[in-house]
Amino acid sequence: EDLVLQMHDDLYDGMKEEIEEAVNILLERGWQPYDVLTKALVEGMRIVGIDFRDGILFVPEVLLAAGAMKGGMAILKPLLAETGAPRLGAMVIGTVKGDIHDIGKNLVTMMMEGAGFEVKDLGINNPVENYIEALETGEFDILGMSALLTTTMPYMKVVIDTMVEKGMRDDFTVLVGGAPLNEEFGKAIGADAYCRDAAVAVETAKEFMA
Ligand code: B1M
Repeated sequence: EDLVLQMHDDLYDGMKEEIEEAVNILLERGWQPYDVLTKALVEGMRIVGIDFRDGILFVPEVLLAAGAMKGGMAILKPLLAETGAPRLGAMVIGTVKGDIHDIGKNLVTMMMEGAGFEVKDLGINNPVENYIEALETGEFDILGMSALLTTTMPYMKVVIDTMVEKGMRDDFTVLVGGAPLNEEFGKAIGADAYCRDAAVAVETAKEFMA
């Protein structure tokens, strides 16, 4: 679809209004919200990521792209959350200390809510105390952590080790995700599972809650 290719360009150029308009057009054309999300927005951000890595795009430009993406996500959010699914469990999620990437985490939050999970989002740059404090309320079954940098992903182990020290590790399912992670890393730090994307996070959370 030409419009989707146009959206990849508009996202690259940080054109928030154009992205919002195009999201609405695709929805009017009968596209499923999840397809708009993955094929137009996530794919567009993947392309941005390549040129960011290669030094063609810089932080200010990528920030604009992220803003455009968030504009599109805001339109999709109520649609993805609107399933009326029964409550399956509760998760607290946050991006770890030193890391301010939040688009992937926000997407996981949206999809989990859509699937019937209650989610508390702690935001970005979370020290271990934030996670522990939330878990100690006793309101949650699942801890989700996100990291997008190779320099911040080891902090997930700090959180899990602290849970072990406090004797609370086994009370929760710990799910981790983020572009630089993999299954092996998830195992090595003592998480219950690594989730490649938001859809996998939902499936995995459902399995653990069953
Ligand atoms: Co940054 N950045 N960034 N960045 N950025 C990456 C991650 C990078 C890979 C780019 C690159 O070089 N190709 C690179 C990391 C390299 C590395 O560590 N090896 C990088 C860098 C270097 C940096 C800075 C250091 C740049 C600088 O300042 N010189 C800096 C660090 C800031 C910090 O955090 N302290 C920085 C800053 C930024 C911006 C602020 C400009 C912006 C973030 C804006 C925001 O989030 N509000 C940004 C962006 C946008 C990116 C890229 C381009 C896109 C990330 C994204 O949103 N992807 C990224 C390139 C890339 O990832 N290839 C990059 C879309 C999103 C839907 O995918 O986040 O992977 P993702 O989430 C997925 C899955 O991973 C999974 O599900 C999600 C949905 O399917 N998932 C989970 C994620 N979290 C989960 C948690 C779960 C489960 C699944 O819990 C249960």
